[in-house]
Amino acid sequence: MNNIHELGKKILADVASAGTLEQVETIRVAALGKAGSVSSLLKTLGSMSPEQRRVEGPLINGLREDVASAIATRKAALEAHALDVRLATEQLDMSLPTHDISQGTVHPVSQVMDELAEIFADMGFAVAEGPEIEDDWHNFTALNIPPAHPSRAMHDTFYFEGGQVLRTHTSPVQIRTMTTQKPPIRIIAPGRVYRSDSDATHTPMFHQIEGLVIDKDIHFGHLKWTLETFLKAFFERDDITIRLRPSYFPFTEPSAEVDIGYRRIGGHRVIGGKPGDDGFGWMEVLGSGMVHPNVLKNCGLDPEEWQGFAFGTGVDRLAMLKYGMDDLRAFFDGDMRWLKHYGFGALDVPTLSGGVGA
Ligand code: 2NM
Repeated sequence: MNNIHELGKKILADVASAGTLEQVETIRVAALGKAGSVSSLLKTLGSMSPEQRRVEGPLINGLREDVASAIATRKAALEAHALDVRLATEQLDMSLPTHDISQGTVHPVSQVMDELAEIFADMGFAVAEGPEIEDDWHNFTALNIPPAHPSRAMHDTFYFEGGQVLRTHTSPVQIRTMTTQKPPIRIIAPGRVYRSDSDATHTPMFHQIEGLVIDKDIHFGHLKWTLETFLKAFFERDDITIRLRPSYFPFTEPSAEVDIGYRRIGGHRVIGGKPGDDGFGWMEVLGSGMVHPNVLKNCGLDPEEWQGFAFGTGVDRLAMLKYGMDDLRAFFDGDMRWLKHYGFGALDVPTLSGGVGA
C-alpha cells in the first residue's frame, strides 16, 4: 500500500513538471505502457488471494485512473499553451500576391442569347421557356404540320419510345404560351433544339430563338419593322438592308424568308450595305410569317379577333456571323483554346460593351 502511494506521488510529480508533450508521452509509456510500472502492478492482481485483492484492487485501479487523468490534463494544458504561443507569434502577410486564378469565359452562344434577350426586352418581349422533350401535339400537330410532313420523318426527328420527341424547334413554347396566356402576347423563346443531322454546317443539337406577337390588328408591317429593328441592334449598325422573300411554312401564312445585305470585303462577308454596293449580296438570316389561322384555332384563339406574326432563326449561326467564327462544330468541342479566344468576359455587358464594337 505504501508502495502504491509512493509510486503515485512520484508519477504525478513527474507529470506536473513535464514541460513538453514528448516528456508527457515518455511518462505515459513508463507508467501505463505494456511494461509500465502501473501496468505491472495491475498484472499482480491476478496472483493475489481474494482478501488481498479486495484491499489492493481499488488502490491499484485508483492509481491507474489518477495517473491517466493527470496525464490527459497536463497534455491538454500543454497543447493549449502551444496554440497560444502560435497565435501570438504567427503572422500572415496579406500583401503577398495570390496564385493565378484561372478565369472562365462566357460561351459565344450564351453571350448572343443574352444580347438577343436584351434587344427584344427593349421592344417589350418577355422570355418564354418550355420542355426539350415534347409531345407530338405541341411540336407538330398544333403547328398545322400534317401527319405525313417530311419534318416528322425518323431521319429528321429524334423519337422516344412512346412517341415523344426531342423538340425540333422552339415553336412548341409559342403553342404552350398561346394556350395558357391571354393575348396580347409578346415573347421570344430561346433554347436548345434537336435534329437528326450532322455535318460541317449541322450539329444534332443547336440553338434557336423564335419570336411571337399576338394582338388585335397586327399586320405584316409590324413584322417587318420588328425584324429590321432587331437586326440593326444585333449587328450594331444602321446601314443594313433587308429583303423579304415569299416562302412557305405550315404554321404561317403568308410566310417570308428574311435576307440581310452584306458586302464581300477581302475574303469575308461584312453585314451592311445596299444593292449596287461593291461586292454586295444577300444572305438568309430568318424565317417568318403571319401566324396561320389553324394554329390560332388550335390554341383556342379566334382568328377573327386575334392576329399575330412569328419568326425564327439559329442562334449559333447568328453568333458565327456577328463574331466571325467559321466552324460550327467548334462551338460544341469544349476546346479551352477556342473558348479563351472566342469567349467573353463574365462582366461584359451584352451589346453595349460586349458586342462587335468592343
Ligand atoms: C419560324 C419561321 C416562321 C413560328 C411560328 C410559330 C407559331 F407558334 F406561332 F406558330 N412559332 N414560330 C415560326 C414562323 C418560326 O422559324 C424559322
